[in-house]
Amino acid sequence: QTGYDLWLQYEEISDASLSQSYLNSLTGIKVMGNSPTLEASRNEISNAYDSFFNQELKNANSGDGLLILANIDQLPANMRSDVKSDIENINSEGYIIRSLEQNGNKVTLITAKTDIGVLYGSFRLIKEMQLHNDISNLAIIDSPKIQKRVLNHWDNLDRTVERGYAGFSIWDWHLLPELIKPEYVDYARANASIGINGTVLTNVNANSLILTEQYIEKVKALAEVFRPYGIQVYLTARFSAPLESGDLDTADPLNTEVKQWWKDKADEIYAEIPDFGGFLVKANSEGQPGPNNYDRTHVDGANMLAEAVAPHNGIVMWRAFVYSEDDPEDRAKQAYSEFVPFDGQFKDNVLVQVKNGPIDFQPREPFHPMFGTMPNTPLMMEFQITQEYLGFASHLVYLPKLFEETLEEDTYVNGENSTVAKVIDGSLSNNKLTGIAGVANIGSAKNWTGHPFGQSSWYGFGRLAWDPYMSSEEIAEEWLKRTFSNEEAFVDPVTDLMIKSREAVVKYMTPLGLHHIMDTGHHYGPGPWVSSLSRPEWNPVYYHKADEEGIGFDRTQSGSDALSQYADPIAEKYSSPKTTPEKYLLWFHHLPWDYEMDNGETLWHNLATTYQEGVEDVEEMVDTWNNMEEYVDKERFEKVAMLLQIQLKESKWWRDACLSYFQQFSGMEIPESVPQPEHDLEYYKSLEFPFAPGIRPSWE
Ligand code: BDP
Repeated sequence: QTGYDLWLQYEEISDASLSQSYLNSLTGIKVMGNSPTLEASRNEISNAYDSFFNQELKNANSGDGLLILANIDQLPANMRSDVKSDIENINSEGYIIRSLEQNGNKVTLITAKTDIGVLYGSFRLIKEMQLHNDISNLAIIDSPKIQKRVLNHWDNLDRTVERGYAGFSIWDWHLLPELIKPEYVDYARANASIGINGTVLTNVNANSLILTEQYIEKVKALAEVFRPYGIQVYLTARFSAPLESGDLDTADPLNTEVKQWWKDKADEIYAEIPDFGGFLVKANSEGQPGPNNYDRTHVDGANMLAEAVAPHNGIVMWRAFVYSEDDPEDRAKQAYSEFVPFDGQFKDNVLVQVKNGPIDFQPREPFHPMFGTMPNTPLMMEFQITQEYLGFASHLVYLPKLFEETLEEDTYVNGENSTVAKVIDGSLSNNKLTGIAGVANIGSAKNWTGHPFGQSSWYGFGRLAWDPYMSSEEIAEEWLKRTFSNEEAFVDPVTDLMIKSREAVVKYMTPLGLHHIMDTGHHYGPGPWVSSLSRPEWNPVYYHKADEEGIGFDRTQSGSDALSQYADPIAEKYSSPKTTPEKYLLWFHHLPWDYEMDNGETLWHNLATTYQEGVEDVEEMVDTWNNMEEYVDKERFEKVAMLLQIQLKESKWWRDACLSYFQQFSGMEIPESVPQPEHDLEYYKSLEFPFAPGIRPSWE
């Protein structure tokens, strides 16, 4: 059992009465209409059926237990009237699953406004069986709440993956378009099964070669594989492509020839790929060219590209992850300062893509202050599924817990209950276009993600993209049942392990609001001492600001005043350390080492004990997993067990390295309940990782 089948492993249903009840409900299948998507739906159900019951689901026209798959247009009038009111309640990708009476027979109907909706409904029916739910009396209606549910692959054309820890890129550019690997189909199935409907194939640190004829042909081949599964392809557009193509000597977005170049390029792509999604752009950030190179604004750049793809219904996802040219007082303020003044100026087919927090995919960040403050611009969420700052693919960290925390945060911009989820699904400001992106954690590893539990973060991203109000706990349970086992004695403790894993990593890496103290470049392991990088805001010391006086980043009025970018109830509440949630304490405040915490202990004491708690949490994760051997196949069980040992060792390394470093400033004793570091600070500083996995950006 390699894990290749992800959550789509259709295990034989061994409970005889359950299996019999399913067999009674499903005696034959009738697919009305004809399309590759409906064919994919039939195949998926048939394959699942084969594996669940060891028998074939036959084609049939009528009878008790008939399963009907049909686009609403194909339904006979009587059935259509049975689901009339449901139809009004779904959107173009939603679906209806209903148990109905037809000519005295009980039938199950999966229907939708589009064939893709039928496919989503088919995966849903399969899921119900994987979860061992009753299917004899179904009345399910469901629709995605966000329109563009997209994976971002940071994959380079040479097949390296920036910040990828699961092997090489799955896109075999060299052998495309001729070689279509089975993985491409399975990738599409997996994504469709959780409702992901778009994929950006290439790295945000872009290579303009992807826009040449030779590569467009390869992209087209992938688009054809994905189309039946409702997945649109997108590409990253390198802003200087008109220059690099050799066609022009400028990429100025207001230049007529440049505009025409992009229009022609869009026409060329759409001629090959009529449902091409559009472009994702990283501009004027970390060496990527952009409109600022020509004294133009982000609006000029985004709108120019938006005009090029608009005639084809394409969109532009313009990233807000930018660096200002000046020496920044506070990195956390930059995106807001640059973008908020542009609110309302972007074309209708532009989404501004914003990372969940204002720094960079840390184990914990408060939500990005842009959320809610650009009501006239659709903002797209960007989460990172790959664990760049969270222990790569060696640590078990269930990220949907982190995603959920951000989505649930209240921005207060329109009063209470103006959550980030409402910004993203467009309901807060009535945005027409909505989107969410996840930086993919997959590669050519046999199990796609390296760590077997990395799959759960991909899965959970898809589920939250479909419904940003779902609970991460429910998602964890679903994933465990579909991926490993339905046994309660397995699902309950391991759900708990997954939920706790996120807080554990925060505690052993960056407790109490610390952030960006990972080692240079590769971002693996502790590096709070790093201070030599050319831009100040790349250095950990810039973020923790530890000295004899204390520790933390003052973002209140007496400091960078980043806090004023948040709506009042937050700005006000967090302006005092006493009313700032402890999880964000050192994010917003610089405090003395003997600052008194809520529990009466000093800041130093709690910092040390929280690091220790992180280690103890991992110890608990190890114990929980070791009790699960009987429920998991040997290969996956042992892999997780070994990886957890690495995580345990490294959580201690984090604790010891950080406490040794910070102690030289605090001058205080490590509390008794926390073991003394095994080595001295020089030892931790001297550790090097010349072959740490994960390609770093080319600009580094
Ligand atoms: C940082 C990564 C870098 C990315 C950049 C981005 O270290 O590799 O290129 O984000 O999002 O987190 O553009």
